[in-house]
Amino acid sequence: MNQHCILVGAPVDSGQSNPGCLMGPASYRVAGLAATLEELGCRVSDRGDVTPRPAAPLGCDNPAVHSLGETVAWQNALAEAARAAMAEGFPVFLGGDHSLSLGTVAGVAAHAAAQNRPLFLLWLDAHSDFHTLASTRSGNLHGTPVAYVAGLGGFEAFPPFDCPVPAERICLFGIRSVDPDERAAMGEHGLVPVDMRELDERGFVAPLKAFLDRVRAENGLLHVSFDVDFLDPSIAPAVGTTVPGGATFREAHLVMEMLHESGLVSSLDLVELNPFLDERGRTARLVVDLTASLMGRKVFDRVTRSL
Ligand code: EXY
Ligand code: MN
Ligand code: MN
Ligand code: MN
Repeated sequence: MNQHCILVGAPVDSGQSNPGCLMGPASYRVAGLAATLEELGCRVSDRGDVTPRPAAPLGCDNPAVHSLGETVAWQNALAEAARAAMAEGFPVFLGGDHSLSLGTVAGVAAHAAAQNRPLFLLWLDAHSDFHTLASTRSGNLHGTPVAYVAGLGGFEAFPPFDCPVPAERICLFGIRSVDPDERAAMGEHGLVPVDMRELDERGFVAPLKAFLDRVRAENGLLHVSFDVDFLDPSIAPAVGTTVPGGATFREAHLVMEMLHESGLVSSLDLVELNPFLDERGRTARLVVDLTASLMGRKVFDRVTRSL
């Protein structure tokens, strides 16, 4: 794998209420992400951390929503940074909470549209992140990025998203926490998640392979948005919205190895790590190891029967 990995730090924690996500980018650097990727033959350029771009004062009718101006400022800056990074290589956005994907996916989608290629999203997450500014009860905007990039209304405070990702190109994978308003909106929008019940019944391979086959058939670009809470809290406790029953160590590596072997992934978010909730950087190191599997590290060279 001789990718040119562009590391882009996004120390965002305005999208949720547990202080600490802003330490995520530094934690991945301390955990040796760049060296790990270089050992795999990747060229690595670390662009440092993005600076948010303050926007005009904005408001919305939902009193629960907080940090809207800050979140819009991050979205503006990250959309531009993401589009630029896509033109250079393989962007790895280091979060920061999932509200950063309001910007990264917008930038990646703009690049895909300019290339006249369809963008697909693989959303590895316990949550559907399908709230709008009107429907969120917590006011934490990390629960909204999928609704925004899918083109739902109710985001007037943000720049219009003019290349929405159709529901059939979005795979919510590992879902096990959906609010009633999200469920209703997903039903109206025709967005059917691959939830943990389906994964328990069918395993991880078949649903993921079916999605990857569609990406390949349409010559699509594939953005993977990896939320640390996709993983089971027993292996990844350093995240603010843990939900029991997540992916095991092996299931998570299997997903990353399949993604590598597909050769389809064109950009990556690593979000929701909150190092303040961890001991000795254990979760950051796991995410670095999983990224290594995505970039081609084999836990062992498989002994395959010669046919
Ligand atoms: N659905 C809940 C809310 O909107 O507050 C929890 C959202 C958690 C979102 C994290 C990023 O995945
Ligand atoms: Mn999320
Ligand atoms: Mn989540
Ligand atoms: Mn969260």
